[in-house]
Amino acid sequence: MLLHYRKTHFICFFFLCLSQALGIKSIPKADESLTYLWPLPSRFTFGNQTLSVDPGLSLASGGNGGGSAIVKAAFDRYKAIIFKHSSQYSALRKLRESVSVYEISKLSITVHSDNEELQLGVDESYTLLVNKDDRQSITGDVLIEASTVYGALRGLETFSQLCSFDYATKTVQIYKAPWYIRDKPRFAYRGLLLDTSRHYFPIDVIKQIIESMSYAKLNVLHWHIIDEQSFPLEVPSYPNLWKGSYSKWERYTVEDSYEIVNFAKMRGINVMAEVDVPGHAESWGIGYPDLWPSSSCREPLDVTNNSTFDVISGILTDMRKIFPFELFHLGGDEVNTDCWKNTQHVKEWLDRQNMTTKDAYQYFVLKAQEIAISKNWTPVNWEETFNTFATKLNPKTVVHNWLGPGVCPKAVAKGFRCIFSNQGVWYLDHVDVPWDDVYTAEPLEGIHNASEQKLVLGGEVCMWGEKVDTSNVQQTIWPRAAAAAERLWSQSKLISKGNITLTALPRLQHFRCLLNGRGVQAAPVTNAYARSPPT
Ligand code: CP6
Repeated sequence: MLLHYRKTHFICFFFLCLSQALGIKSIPKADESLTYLWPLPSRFTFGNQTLSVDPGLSLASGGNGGGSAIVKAAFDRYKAIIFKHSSQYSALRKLRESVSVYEISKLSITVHSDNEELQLGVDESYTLLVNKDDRQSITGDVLIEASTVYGALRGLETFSQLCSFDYATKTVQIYKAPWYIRDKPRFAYRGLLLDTSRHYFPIDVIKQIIESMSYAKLNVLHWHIIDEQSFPLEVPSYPNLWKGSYSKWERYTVEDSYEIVNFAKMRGINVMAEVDVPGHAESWGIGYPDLWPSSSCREPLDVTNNSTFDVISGILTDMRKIFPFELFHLGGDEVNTDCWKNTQHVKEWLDRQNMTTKDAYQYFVLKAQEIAISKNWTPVNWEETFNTFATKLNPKTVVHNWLGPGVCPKAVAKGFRCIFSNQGVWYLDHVDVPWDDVYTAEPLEGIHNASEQKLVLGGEVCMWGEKVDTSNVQQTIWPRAAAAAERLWSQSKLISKGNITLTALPRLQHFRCLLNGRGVQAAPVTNAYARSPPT
């Protein structure tokens, strides 16, 4: 721990009296001095000072990327979050603003690069320095330095978590200053799956979810748009596809999709779209019944028909204009081919091609992969494609684990990249999984070789939509998604030592309250009576 001793400096008697009259304290009580960060940064030191933050906090940006609209907008968002409570006390604030009694009045953000491309592995590192500047006696300073705007966003989030509203003085305080934080993510891919097929989510709700992801430093929204129950997406090339939506009102236009992708980008979050084929696709045939093998066999989609692949190609061509992220999810899970065998024309086709149904499943997946690759996408598949025909998969394929903990070790041993989503711990629809099982799940379990570990891109928690809609989705995502978020962001040596009831639970409970304070309806972490004993 770095202890920073403030040099005594001259404070005008007038200011001293005034600050006491306004109730501004410089020494916090012990319990007020606790500061919690979630997820935990890679390296940090702190001191024992308390600094007050000016509600008129100003932004000074520098570096090639400092003038970015992304940085400016993020500063405004975080300023509103930080001063949400103090803005209620406007009369008091006016009085304070007439005299400079705040130690932190300026936030300097330096971004070295003006390249705002957001892709897997973009540099999200940052340095955050919160220091009372002794040379200027009153005005202290906060510095955020990052290579990219996305690092600056992560730094702003951390800064906002250092700020707490003190109800006694009605001011925003930073405890335990000076802070020196150097931070970077452990994994490049830190995802949340949202399923908009089983229940429709309005754009505003998707935006709220994206916004809350940024608080936990999650960086990929895996948008499972379409499934067997509904097809809510507008596809201009095949305008009847979204007839498979629940209603005219439960649809995403092209414009809506752009809006989501842009909203996410402003928060450093990529959107990975999914078109799940050939299973989980029954809803496609509402608009185009020829995609069904027959009216009694509606999925997997008709493998015999070239027009099936024309439709996939058309969908992907239209989606390519909307989704710039290099990864695209092609599903491939839970493909039950029994009804293919029972459909006369499919059976005849299989015989002519000398294919088993398993061959035909492989044929379908590989053709879909080729279409995605031809559009300059990296294909992602649920693990069944790897489990069934690993050697035939395009080597660029990213294997998405879900069935259990075992597949990533096998996939990376064969040179594939992998995303960890073990359903036993990271499926959020399994509401009985406690926070600590989510927290201790380890994406690198069973992978010992460093070059193989590098092939694990990260992990993803999955919010399948059968039992959630607008009314309960945030309560079901949070706080457990945050437990996974720290596993994915923070260095394992920092969070794997010690008793997590002491090292993680109080911080997670604090983060849950932070979410509540920001308007996110996160559920309690544990039963209140099971909380950790006071330390
Ligand atoms: N939908 C799709 C689902 C699931 C999968 N794919 C799923 C399966 C089992 C559980 C939860 C979700 N609902 N398209 C599996 C990847 Cl327990």
